[in-house]
Amino acid sequence: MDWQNKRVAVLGLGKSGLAIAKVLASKGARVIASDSRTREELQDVAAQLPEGVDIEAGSHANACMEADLIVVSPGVPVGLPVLQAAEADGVEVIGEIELAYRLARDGHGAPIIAITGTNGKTTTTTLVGEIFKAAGLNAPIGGNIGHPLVLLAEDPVDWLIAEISSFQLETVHQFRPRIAAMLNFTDDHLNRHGTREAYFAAKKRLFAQQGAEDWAVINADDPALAGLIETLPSRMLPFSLSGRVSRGVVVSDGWIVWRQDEDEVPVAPIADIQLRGAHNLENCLAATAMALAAGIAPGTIAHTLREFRAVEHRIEPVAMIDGAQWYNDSKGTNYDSTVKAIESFTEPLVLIAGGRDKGGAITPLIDAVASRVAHTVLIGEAAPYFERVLRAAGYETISMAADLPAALQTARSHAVAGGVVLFSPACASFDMFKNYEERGRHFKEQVLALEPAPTDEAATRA
Ligand code: UMA
Repeated sequence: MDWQNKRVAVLGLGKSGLAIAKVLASKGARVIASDSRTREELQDVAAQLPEGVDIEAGSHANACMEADLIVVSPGVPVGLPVLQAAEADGVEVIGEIELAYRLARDGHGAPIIAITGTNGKTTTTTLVGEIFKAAGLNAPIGGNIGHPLVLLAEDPVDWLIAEISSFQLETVHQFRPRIAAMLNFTDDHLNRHGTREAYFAAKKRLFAQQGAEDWAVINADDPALAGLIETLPSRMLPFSLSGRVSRGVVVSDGWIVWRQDEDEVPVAPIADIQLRGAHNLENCLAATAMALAAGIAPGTIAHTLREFRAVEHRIEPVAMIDGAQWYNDSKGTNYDSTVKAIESFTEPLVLIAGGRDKGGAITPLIDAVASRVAHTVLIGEAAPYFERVLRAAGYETISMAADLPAALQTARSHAVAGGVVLFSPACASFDMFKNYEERGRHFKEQVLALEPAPTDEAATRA
C-alpha cells in the first residue's frame, strides 16, 4: 500500500495509538491523532509524537471526518457514532492488529501465530515465544501482552507471535494467522461487548480468514469451543487435558504427548513442569501444539517446559511470610481466572479479591470460594457485591478492607504456616490503579515490606 500523503485518523493515544502514529508517519502518511482526553492531559503524549502529526483532543469528530482510513486503538469501542458514520461514508475502519498484519504481509511476509482466549493468553504467548527462541528462531512476541504488534511488523523475523484480545479482534478484516489458538472461553468484558454472544463473535474472528493450510489450536475440553472444532476449515490441532481427542496434544500416563490415532509421540513428563494449576497445564498443551504445528522438535519443547517459570502477575510467588506463601495473581481480572487460581491450591487458603467488577455468571466463583477458601478479604468497588453474594450462599468468613495495605494486614492475621495467601481480584483494577500491572507491583512491594513477625524471644523482651 502506498502510504504517502494518505490521510489516516489514529483513534486513542495510549500505547497502540502512539505506535500506529509513529509507524504511519514514518511512511509518509498524514496522521491526525485523536483522543477523548483533553489537550492538557495529552501533553506528555504529544511530546512523544513525531513531527507533523496533528492532534485532536477531546473528540474524534474532525479526525474521522477528514480521513481516508481510520485506525483505532483496542480501547476505542467500534460502536462510536463517529466511526459508524465514517463507515457509512465508505471510510475503512481497522485496528492496530489488522494494520500490523498488512504491513507484515506486504513486507517480509513472516507467518503469524495468534493466541486468544479468555484466560491464559499471556502465559501461553510467553511460553510459545520461549520455545521458538530455544529452537533458534527469531520470533518476537507482541500484541495485547503490552507491546504493540505494529512495532514488530516490519522487522525481518522468522515468526511473529501475538497475544490477541477480543477488543483487537473487533477490527480485523484480512488478518490471517498461520497458527491461531483459542485457549478457552468464559464470560468476560461484558461491559464492552454487551452479550456473551457478541464477545464470542469477536473471538471467532481470529479464524475467519484461515484456510486449509493454516492451523487452528483449540481446547477440546471447553464446551463453548466444540462448535469451532467441527466447523472451521483450518487444519485442526486440538488439545485436551482429559485426553478425549483421538488426534491432538493430550496428557497420557503423566506425559504430554502428540496423539495421532494409534501413535503417541512423547513430548514431556508433566512432573517437570513448574507452573501451578490445571489451567497452566492446559496452557502448556496449547503451546506444545503450536510449536509442533510449526515443526519444532519435541526435545526443544520439553526443555522449555522444564525451564519455564510463572509470568509476572499470574500466580507469581512473592514471599514466604510466617510460613505462608504469598502469591500475586493481579492478572486475575475476571471470575474464571480467579476460580482457576483458587483451584491451583490445596493448601489452607486466604484470598484477597475485589476491584472493579466486570459482570458475568458469578456462581462458579462463589462455589470455588465456598469450597476452598478459608478466609476472604474484600477490597474495592466490588467488595459490597461480593460480600452480599457470598453471605447469601452461606459463606461467612469474610473481612472487608478499606485498601490494599489494610487487606494485607487482615490476610496476614488469618494466614497459617503451610498455607497460602492469594491476591487474585476477579476484577479489573481501574477503581484503584492504572492497570493490573500497577496493582500487582503495589501488592508485591507491600508484601515484601511486611515486617517479619516478632520471634518469641523479641516478644518477651518487649
Ligand atoms: N480513548 C479514546 N477514545 C475512546 C476510548 C479511549 O480516545 O473512546 C483513549 C484513552 O483516552 C487513552 C487511549 O484511548 O488515551 C487508550 O487506548 P487503549 O485503551 O486502546 O490502550 P493502549 O494503551 O493502546 O493499550 C492497548 C491494550 N489496552 C486495552 O485493550 C484496553 C493493552 O492491553 C495492550 O497491551 C496494548 O494496547 C498494546 O497492544 C491491556 C488490556 O488491559 C493489557 N487488555 C485487555 C485485557 O487483557 O483484558 C483487553
